[in-house]
Amino acid sequence: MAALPYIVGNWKMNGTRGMLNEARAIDRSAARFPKVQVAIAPPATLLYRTREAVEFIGVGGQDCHAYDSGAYTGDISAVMLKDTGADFTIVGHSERREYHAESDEEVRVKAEAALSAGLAVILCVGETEAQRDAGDAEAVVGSQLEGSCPRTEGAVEKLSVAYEPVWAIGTGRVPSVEDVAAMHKSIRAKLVAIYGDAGAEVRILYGGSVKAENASELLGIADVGGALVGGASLSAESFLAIVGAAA
Ligand code: G2H
Repeated sequence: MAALPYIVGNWKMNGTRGMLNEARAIDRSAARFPKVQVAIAPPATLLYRTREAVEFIGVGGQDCHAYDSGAYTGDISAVMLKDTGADFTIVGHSERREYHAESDEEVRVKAEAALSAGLAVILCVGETEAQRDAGDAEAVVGSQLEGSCPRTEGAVEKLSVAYEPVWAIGTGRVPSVEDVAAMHKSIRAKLVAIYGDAGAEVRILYGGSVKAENASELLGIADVGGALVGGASLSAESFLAIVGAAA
């Protein structure tokens, strides 16, 4: 059976308690779309309250530490995320790779820690504009997958991959339909190379300036199994329009 489209809101470093109203509104309306899997990743400070406030949608973290506990001031472990009631975590977002200099290897270890804590994982990959202009986009993303896909037993069953071209994040620019299709095809081939037949079942999301206006087109592209949505997930109205486009 084909997996449901998966629409995930990544709130990034946005939101205080007032945003729980948006979470509740998303949750109430998401119940009207049983053929779409909906989730949000609020900042860690809101995870527990969000979990308590919603019933139908998934809730997840935006990152986790590689270790379960220890002297790592300011960090949050996968075990802690799980303890808030989180279902999943994002790892390897380009903002982590860029601002925190996270390597593929670190991202892989984080993904493995998350799986071991019982969380599902959304692993982000994507090329910069310079890499695309140089014709290296597929090679870069392939190499990120090789280095950052979790290899622990059963990992593939709880893994989604989000293709997020760095140059499309928060810029309002999106790749052409042909470029998204070609990249998702290439990612699929790499996942099968890494995981064998099970790699054919991993959902591949698109992320980067997804909005109500472009969601139908992006979600209609072959092997686009959902969307990771940043800015447009901060209001229930715009996020639910994207959920509606996936239904
Ligand atoms: C890409 C995306 C969410 P935005 O980072 O992960 O953000 O939709 O704002 O481009």
